This record gives sequence, C-alpha cells and structure tokens, in this order.
Amino acid sequence: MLELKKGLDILTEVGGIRDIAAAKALLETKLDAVNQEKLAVIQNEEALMKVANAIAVCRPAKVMINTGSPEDVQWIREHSIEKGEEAKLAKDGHTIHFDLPQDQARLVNQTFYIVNPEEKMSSLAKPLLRDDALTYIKEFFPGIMEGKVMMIGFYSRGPVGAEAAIPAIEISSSTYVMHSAELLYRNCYDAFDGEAKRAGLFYTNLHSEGNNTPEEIPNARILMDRSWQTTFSSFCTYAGNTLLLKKGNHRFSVDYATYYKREEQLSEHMFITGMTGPGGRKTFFAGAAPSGCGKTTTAMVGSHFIGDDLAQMWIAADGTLRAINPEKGIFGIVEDVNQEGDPNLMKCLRGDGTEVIWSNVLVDENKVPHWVGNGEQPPEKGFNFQGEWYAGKTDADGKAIPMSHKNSRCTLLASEIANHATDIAEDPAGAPIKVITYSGRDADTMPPVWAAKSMDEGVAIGASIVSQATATEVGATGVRRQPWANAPFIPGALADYMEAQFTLFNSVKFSDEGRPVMAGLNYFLTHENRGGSGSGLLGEKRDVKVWLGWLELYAHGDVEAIDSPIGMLPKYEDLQPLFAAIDKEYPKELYNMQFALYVDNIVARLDLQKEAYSKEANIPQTLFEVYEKQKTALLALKEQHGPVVPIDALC
Ligand code: SPV
Ligand code: MN
Repeated sequence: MLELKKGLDILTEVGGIRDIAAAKALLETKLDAVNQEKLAVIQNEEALMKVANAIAVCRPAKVMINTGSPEDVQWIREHSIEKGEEAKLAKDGHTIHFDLPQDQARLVNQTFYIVNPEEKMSSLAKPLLRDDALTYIKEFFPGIMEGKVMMIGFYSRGPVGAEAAIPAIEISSSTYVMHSAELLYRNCYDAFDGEAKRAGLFYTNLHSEGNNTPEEIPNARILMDRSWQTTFSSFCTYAGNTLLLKKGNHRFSVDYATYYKREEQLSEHMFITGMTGPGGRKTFFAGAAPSGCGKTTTAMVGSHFIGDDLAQMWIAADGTLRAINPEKGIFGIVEDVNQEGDPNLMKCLRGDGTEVIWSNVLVDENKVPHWVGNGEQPPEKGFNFQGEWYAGKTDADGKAIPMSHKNSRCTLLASEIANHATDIAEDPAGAPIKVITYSGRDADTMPPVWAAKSMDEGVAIGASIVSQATATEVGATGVRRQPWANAPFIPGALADYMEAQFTLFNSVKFSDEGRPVMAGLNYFLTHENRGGSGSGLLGEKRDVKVWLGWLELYAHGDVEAIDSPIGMLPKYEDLQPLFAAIDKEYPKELYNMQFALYVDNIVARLDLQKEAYSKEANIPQTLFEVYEKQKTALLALKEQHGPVVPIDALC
C-alpha cells in the first residue's frame, strides 16, 4: 500500500517555507503587483506553499502567473520566440522547437521514482531513495532559474468536475514547456481551488531546462515523488521529460487509481475514440498501445475522436464504464503521418489556421517542416536537431541520416482535428466505453483482432502485450514485455496494478450492458512470418477501421464469432463488407494468413509471460489459470492440425 505524504517533502525542505504566512510574505516580495493580483484567485494554502517553495528554491528573476487568458498565452508565445526556444515557421501559428540531440525521447535511465525505504515498486521502474533525491535537489535546483522567468499555470487533467479529473500545477522556466502545456492541458486557473477541494488532491510539477546544453544532460533528472505527488525535472526540454503534467502525473494517477480508487477508477495509457455503427449508433473505444505503435492513428480513425494518449476511467452510477481524456491536445509522432493514413491530421499540419508546435523535424530554407514518411517530395537540404542536413548525408558508419528524428512530434489542440467530438470530450460525464483494446508491435504471433471470452481473459490480454522497442525511449532496443502498454508509467508493484484490473473489470457495479468487451489488436504481422515472403506488413493503416468496425459489431452482438483458445475471432464473411466499405478487396488467402493460429509462437509467448510473472511476488493466480487453459487448448489443436492451425479448422 502506498502512503501519501510520507517521508520528507523535498520541495518544502529545500525551499524552507513551512507555513502560509511565510509563503505569503515571500510571494509579496517576489511577484509584481500584476502577478500578485492574478495569484490572489488561488486561495488553496497548500498550493500557495508549493509555489512559494518553488520560488525560494529556484530563485527566478521574475514570476509570471499564467491564467490562460489570451494575453498571458500570447506573452508565452512571444517570449518563446525571443528566448529562442521556438522559431516561427512559414505558416501562421506554426513554430519549431529543437530538443538537444541527447534529449530526443524519454530519458528512461535518468527517470526515477522517489521512494521511501521498504516501499514496493514495479520491477520495471527505477527507484531513488528519498535521501538521495534530496541530495540531488539540494545540489542542482537552488538558483536553477536565476536570470529566468518562472511561469506558473494551474491545470485540470480532464474536464473540470469530472469524477476522475485531478488538478495540477505546472511550474517551468521553459516557454516551450508552458506553450505546450497550454495546447495539451485545460488551464483551470479560475476553477483550481474548487477542483482541488472536490478531488481532494492536486499534483505539482517543477521543471527547469537550466542552460539547456549538452554538457548538462548527464545531470538531467526526471524525479517523481510518489508520496508528495510532486515532480522535478531538470536540464532537458523534450516534453516527455519536462511537461510532467503528462506522463509524470499519469504515473501519479496510476498510483492513485491502484491504491486509493480500487474497483472505482483506472488510469490508462489509452486513446479514446468513437465508431459509428449501424443506424448511426456511437460506440466508444479505449485502447492501449506502447508509445510509437500507432495509437494516434487508431484514435483518429474513429468518427468521434476524443484523445490519443491517456484515459481516466471510472464505473458510473448507471453501470457503464466512463472515460475522459486528461488532455485536450495531441503530442503526436509525425513519422509516417501522411495523406493516405492520416488525412485529418494532415489537414491540420499542411492546411491553414491551426496552431502547431513542431519538434525535431527538418525545416527547409522556406521555413517549411518535413518529416520521414510524409509521402511528399523531400527537400534537398534543411536544418534539423543535428544542424545542417542535406539529401545523402551519412553518419560515421556511412549510414544515411534521415531528415527527421523518429520521435519528432507535432503539438496541437485535439479539437483542430475534423472528427474530434469536442462536446463529448469536454463533457464531465465522460464517454461510455464499450470496447477496450490492447495492442503492440508484434510481427509474428497474434492475429489482427481477437476478443476475450471473459473479463479475466481480457485482463490477461492487457498483461501480455509484447512489443518491439520504439524511438520514444532513449536507448531502447529489442522485443519487450509491455504490460497494458502502461508499464513505463506504473510506479507500484505490477501485481497490485494487475489485481486492480481484475477487480475493476469483474466488478458487480457494471450493468450487463455496461461491461465492456476486451480485445487484442495487432497491425504488425509480416508476410514472411505468416507463410509469405518479404518483411512487408500484411495489412495497411486503413485496415484499422475494419478491425475496430468488427469489434463495434461484436460488442453489440451483431456478428457471431469463431471460438478459439485465445479468444473470439472474426468470420471472413463479416470482415468482407467492412473492407468493401473502405474500398478494399479482401482475399480469403489474406484472411487465412492473418487468422491461422501459429500455436508454437503463441505457446512460446504464454511461456514467456508465465516465466516473467512467476518471478514477481503476489501475481494473481487467475492470470496463470488463463495462461494454462489457453496453452492446453492450443496444444490439443496442434495435436489435431499441426503447428499452424488453419482458421477454417475452427469454424
Ligand atoms: C509516449 O512516449 O508515450 C508519449 C510521449 O506519449 S511522452 O510524453 O514522451 O510520454
Ligand atoms: Mn504515450
């Protein structure tokens, strides 16, 4: 069990402001009249003490309270250009930000949870003892903002008033970080006090880029204090390392749901989107995928797009599962975003009228951004995070240097996307989730879609995601287990998180209609791994609509499915019309390749999971029972049909 407010509060310890009178006295001397007046709206004493301590520690030249007003946001935009954190691009409202070459993705080896001695941790996370964290903060944070402006914003992670929304403070000297915060999160300055009271908590995030030099990167740290729900980030700018409203606070929300809201809430690394089914009905999905595995694309395929990265969910009084997006914007990977696969996003990126912060793409001499896989004619030369770039540029080993980083991104408001369901996204009641999906980059094992036969089997799908490493984490390689695609953000023991999943999905609070269908998705099967040749993918991006479309029908009982040991599989005749609807032929041979059961691969996967989870303490026995049952049934099928079981053998 995680205990909040346990151990030393590092921010207070280093700042030295221990009561509200001292906080107010400091704020009166450090803020000018305008900003004092702005801050007067915030009465929450705990919040004011956090702010005062941050100022006492970082010693900025000036403090700016960002109320989210058009004037304040405009000041941040302009200051960002002046400071050089962003530069204007040709299109109105477009800017470019470069992160240092060493800071192009999450710095996993420099990311730690601040823990108390004896606290149980995820086996996949890095702990840092509270005393060691204190030593680091004392060494590097005092005076880190000297000569700089400290910006402070008050945000809500979700529509104000929603059951699973939690407010948070973002403090940074980086204009890029604050500008991004304004696009990605709801500034709730006016409502902050009320929200902190309603939710019973708020998160605090403190960041400074320091001098933002390569020499400082080894000192960069991303520290998350689980007990005090406070983050510290230093000497870096990549939003995944600095804008800790996002993944830093997501980690706290995972903790909170796991330990304080069991059977009530979940905090997931999931997109939220709606599909339109027969008769115009809307069916909402929430789906997990590891970073860099097409979560944004999947989300935007829906007719009612809500979010592409995070979901806060709860069981509502009516017995349905509800989800809100804690964000209001997209921090999306741009590699392979193109007209064919992502028309709505492309319209924002190449059309007019959308505010976009680009990061780490190539900028040509006309100040136009370019990226790998955009389906356009690449320029001959330009400028990127590594400096000058020209077509044919190679590295020391003679390997071609791509024009943009694999993790280069675009930041924009979700409501700019044509199919964004803004009214539902902003509704504190959330979207009713009917289908939960789990996916990963899996070249050879699982079929494109399968639906769990029970809640327990659904939880097992989430627990069993494996995926190839992507460019979203510095230094990551190989195929790895990615439980719920949320593992990088689960601070506590995986067993506790898993227990919370089993408890929630089996909850008696669900109505019969409200209990979601749980399913697996995989778009990454290759020809060579399914009896064909070449490393090309068996499917295309646009097929996503078919897999989601089938789940939409299945969730409403409109199609029957094929019973298999791993779950329910689609019938060919039900997929064909869905492919026809996207103007695509769907040969039976392709279906056979996609849905044949490769028993040895699946069994190897089950064994891998069993072995890994066996090493963890207190993993619920139910998981092993699901694996055992599936393995036995798969081996029986193999006995009968050989190692590759044709889908027709199951009909
Ligand atoms: C991810 O990598 O999962 C992201 C971007 O969504 S980051 O903010 O780096 O986490
Ligand atoms: Mn993500």
